[in-house]
Amino acid sequence: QPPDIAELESQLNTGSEKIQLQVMPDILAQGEAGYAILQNFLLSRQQEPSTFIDGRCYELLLGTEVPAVQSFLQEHFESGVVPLRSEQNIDYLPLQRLLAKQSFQAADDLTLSKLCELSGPAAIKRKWIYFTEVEQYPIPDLQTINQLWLVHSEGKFGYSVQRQLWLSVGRNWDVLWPKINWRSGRNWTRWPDEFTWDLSAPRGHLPLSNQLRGVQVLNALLSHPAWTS
Ligand code: UYC
Repeated sequence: QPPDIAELESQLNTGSEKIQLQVMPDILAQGEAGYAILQNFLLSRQQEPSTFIDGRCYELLLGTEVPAVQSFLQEHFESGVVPLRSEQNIDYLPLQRLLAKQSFQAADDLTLSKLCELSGPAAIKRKWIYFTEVEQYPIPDLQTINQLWLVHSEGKFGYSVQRQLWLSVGRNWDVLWPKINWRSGRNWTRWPDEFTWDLSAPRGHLPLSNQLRGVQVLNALLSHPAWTS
């Protein structure tokens, strides 16, 4: 028999992340009473750094299209659950919007545009970036982009995830590529159709960094002080 709503709420508040992910949709399915529980849960965690639990909860509420829930989000989480910090006055709200509705392919394109914005006018025009530019990116900006990916992917996507995997294989690119499905055997995965634009992808699959000009850009991204400071 199905657990009652109080039981679900207690699992949400005390369960492991795995349990929390599991019970959130069940709570949502309870209607009004469920929305209230999820809203209070999000509010109660507002002082803590956000995780993918907050991200998932926010996404579920966003998906309801219930006016009262939308006004709640508008009032308390106008720009989502990740603080959109930028040292360069870059607007990360459009990226937040795409990731919150799991539009991963559009978010991936936009991520590259944001990196070009960070690089400056010449990169915006050329539509790709140099590794020397990446080294100059402000820490808060890269952390914001990364947090958005992490929090809206159940912790699966983001440069910090790619970095962990890369370190775990002794920084060997050739071992990394098949692990994140960027290459299989002798073949590069073809952009965009052969990439996986949802959470069925392996950890670290997104965001993409084109390898047409070599590994320097990705190397600079994964070596950036943003991940160790
Ligand atoms: N592409 O194959 N890629 C493009 C990837 C390669 C190529 C964009 C990733 C190999 C060309 C993104 C992989 C290769 C274009 C990615 C991958 C290749 C293109 C759009 C697996 C041929 C059009 C953003 C490593 C053997 C370029 C951008 C143009 C685009 C990503 C070809 C995000 C992760 C070596 C010809 N590929 N790319 O950078 O200027 O243009 O039209 O990595």
